Amino acid sequence: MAVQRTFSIIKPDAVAKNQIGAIQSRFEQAGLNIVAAKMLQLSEQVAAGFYAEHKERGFFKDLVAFMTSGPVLVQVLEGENAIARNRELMGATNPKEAAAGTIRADFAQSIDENAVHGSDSESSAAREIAYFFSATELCPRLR
Ligand code: RTP
Ligand code: MG
Repeated sequence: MAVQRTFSIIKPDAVAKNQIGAIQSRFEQAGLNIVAAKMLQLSEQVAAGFYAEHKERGFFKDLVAFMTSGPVLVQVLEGENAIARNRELMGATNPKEAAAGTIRADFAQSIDENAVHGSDSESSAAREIAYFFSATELCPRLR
């Protein structure tokens, strides 16, 4: 399996609860390198554009309100099979259905406030990384 990059967000609920370090440890322990990271307060426009694929869904308004309710940490993770690996680490969208030991099982409260986002495909990862980061902001390991 090739080395991939994936896009990750530590969402406002987890940032507010000071869980950034604990969540980043999960990535590092799994061999996913953080090659870019920055904290942002998302505007409504930026959050709505990011989740544009869901704009017809009933939960869209609440999702945008939640994602703009406080700062988030946006990151790029790099490693073998990074896209699927990150989704495994995150667990199911609804924390009540997330496997034991996953980030959402351990840190999330509800399907609406579920601690993390991770890209779900190679095309999503490419789009999402480019939405938040320029090429010069990505810092892969030199050795
Ligand atoms: P994400 O995009 O945030 O990584 O989450 P995901 O792939 O696991 O789930 P997705 O289907 O892309 O949904 C995006 C976010 O919308 C909220 N959601 N609420 N109330 C609902 O039925 C519902 N379904 C989705 C969640 O916060 C989810 O993370
Ligand atoms: Mg998604």
